[in-house]
Amino acid sequence: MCNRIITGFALGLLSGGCAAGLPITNELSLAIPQPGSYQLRILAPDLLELYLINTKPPNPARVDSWDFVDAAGSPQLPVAQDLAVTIGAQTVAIQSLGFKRRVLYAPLKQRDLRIGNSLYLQLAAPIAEGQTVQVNNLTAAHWPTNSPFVATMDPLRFSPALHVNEVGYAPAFPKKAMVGYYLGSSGEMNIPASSGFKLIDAKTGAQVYQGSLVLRPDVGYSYTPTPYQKVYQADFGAFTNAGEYRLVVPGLGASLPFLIDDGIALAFARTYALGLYHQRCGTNNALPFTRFTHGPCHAARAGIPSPQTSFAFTWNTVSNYARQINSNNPFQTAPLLTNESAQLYPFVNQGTVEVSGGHHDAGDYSKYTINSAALIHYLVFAADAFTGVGDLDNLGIPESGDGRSDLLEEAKWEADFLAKMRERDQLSGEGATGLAISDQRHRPIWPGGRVPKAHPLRGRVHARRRIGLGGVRIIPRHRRRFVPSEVERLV
Ligand SMILES: [Ca+2]
Ligand SMILES: [Zn+2]
Repeated sequence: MCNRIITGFALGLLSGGCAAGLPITNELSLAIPQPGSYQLRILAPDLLELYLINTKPPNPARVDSWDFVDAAGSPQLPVAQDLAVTIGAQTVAIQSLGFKRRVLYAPLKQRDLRIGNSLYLQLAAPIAEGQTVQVNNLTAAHWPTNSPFVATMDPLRFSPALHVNEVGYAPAFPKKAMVGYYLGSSGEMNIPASSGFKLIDAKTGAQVYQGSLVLRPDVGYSYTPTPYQKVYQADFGAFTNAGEYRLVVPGLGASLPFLIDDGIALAFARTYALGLYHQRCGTNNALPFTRFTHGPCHAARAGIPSPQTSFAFTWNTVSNYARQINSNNPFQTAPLLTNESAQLYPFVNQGTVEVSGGHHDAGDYSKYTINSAALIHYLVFAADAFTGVGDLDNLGIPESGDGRSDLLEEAKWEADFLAKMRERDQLSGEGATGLAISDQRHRPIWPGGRVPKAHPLRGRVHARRRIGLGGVRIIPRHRRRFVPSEVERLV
């Protein structure tokens, strides 16, 4: 879309349709500003940030404007005499300049590099409330003389130095915000902390809370200058009234609006649930749960790599892994798994096995039974341990609204897969478990070991002995919270 009004500020080197001269406003937008977009921010009454989006063609080209950093990484800033700052009708001296630039957007598929540039001006005199400040470039070297950077001192202007949790805060939980800003070659911003902070109602502007700012220098860095040494913390955990608010630090301005609301915790829970849904195997990902849709995966059966003579590549790969010494691991006394006959637990199942289900470990679509057991544990543990969590049936997954626990249904999706991975164990009848299923053709199924007796999976998930006849029962520790018929319905 290119339907915004283009104003006069068009840098000579910036080109192309709507790519030049768009003033950035503080209205919330998901759009990333185009090259040429610009804004003047009043960080503090005597500190300005001139912000400009530019771009750079592929190497060896340099940035198309504001080329303020030389090949050695040193700033080459405009001289103060080339810039003119006026507050109202009054000219104000520039005491010092600083510069910072960061990649804002860099898609791989199609080059569209956008760089955020910040030029900082420390002023000799402050801007008063309601006054308008203007920065001109007298030589037109950096922007046209008829298109100054302009801003008005509004006590509730947005401040990029105020970092609140934009997802929001749960009323009964800790609530903290951070105050600090990096000025590039000028170092960290001095925060006017003595007046503390306040919370205001986002709609009425009425003050609802106030508190002190506490210095919270970060630790653990081994280089200089040590970063995050002028960061302050605003703790408003004692304020528990639900509503929409902004954080204000006198002199700096206001944060973006944020919610204090019990629904915030569910926003996190639903995000996690949707993340797990995207990792589900053996089913599709479909609307309306996601727009990242695909059909069922891992539908084909996987081959057991036996006899070894029929799977030379697989066993060569397994053997190479086995011979890699990892000095971070404890010394291993078991024989190296270099061939089929060296297996401590030889394959019992032969031929091909069904391996769909469960959740992928990551974007490579592999699956590992160790992680599989861990996921079941985490989900069932959460249903057991956290009040009300096991009752949630509104996490936005396909099983939501069916009257059963969403967490336990997600756990069962994994447990049914884990049950499929069991070997028929003729000695104990309890079964052994393969270690991994991979999309990599050279290791369709990994020779595996047994679920140890002390494993947390035991006692939590009971796989039926006769694989293929019903899957898994999940039995929460606090059975009282789930009537027996409810548990059975999960089977
Ligand atoms: Ca459900
Ligand atoms: Zn899959």
